[in-house]
Amino acid sequence: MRIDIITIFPDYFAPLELSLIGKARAAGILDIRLHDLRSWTHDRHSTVDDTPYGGGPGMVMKPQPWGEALDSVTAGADAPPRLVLPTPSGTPFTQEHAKRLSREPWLVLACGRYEGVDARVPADAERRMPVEEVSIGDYVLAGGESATLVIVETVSRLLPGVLGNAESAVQDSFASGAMENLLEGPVYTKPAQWRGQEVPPVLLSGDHGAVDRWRRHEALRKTARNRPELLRELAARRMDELERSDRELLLELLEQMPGE
Ligand code: 6GU
Repeated sequence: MRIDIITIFPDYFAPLELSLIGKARAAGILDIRLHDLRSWTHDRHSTVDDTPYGGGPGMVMKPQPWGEALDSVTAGADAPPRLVLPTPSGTPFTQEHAKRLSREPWLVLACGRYEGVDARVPADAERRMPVEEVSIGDYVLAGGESATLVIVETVSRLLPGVLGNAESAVQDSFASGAMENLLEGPVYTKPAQWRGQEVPPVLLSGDHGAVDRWRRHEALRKTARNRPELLRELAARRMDELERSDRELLLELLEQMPGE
């Protein structure tokens, strides 16, 4: 997969040389290209922003450098990339969203700063390529750079050959079907005793059925604590897909949950 990132802070992306993503790049699985938006400015001060029409606080990114940057990065290609615009007003970025993006051959991520990018930039780009605005959560960042890091990491680890353990991405959850959308329960490694705490004995039992059941139950408990709405969703839609012991625990957890 090729990923072009257009930003006024190319140095922000130094972490993409490390770890999983750095190795994927070295292996030729990922072709990440960084571009400084200011290289498409033509004034002495490399100006990328201006005051907003209609008044108001802050600055807006000028359309001209963005238009030229996108023309230049996409020039001469047989098929256009998908343009991703990180913005707090975008559609929510989810794991499903990441899976869809991971099947694309070429993404361009355009990092906005200040109060955003002139709205004609995505409207113009849409004439030539698919464009999507995405938000990584309900909070406001100072710019799209950190959101872009999140999106690139989430998408990259889904690419074939990027994860050390090829199973980890598909098997992010040990569970399948209705249980897939639960949080992961606790995990343990050696030693079996540490600072007076023991690893739950079932994990040392060698009984794979018992281990799987225990993990599903712990996932249900963790989800009840941290994401109760996910548990209510499971109960409302997919109760019939659960095993009896899972169903019984789910009903017990729902009764203990503060209702609305
Ligand atoms: Cl993608 N950008 C900014 N600036 N803030 C955000 C965001 C993106 N997603 C959530 N908050």
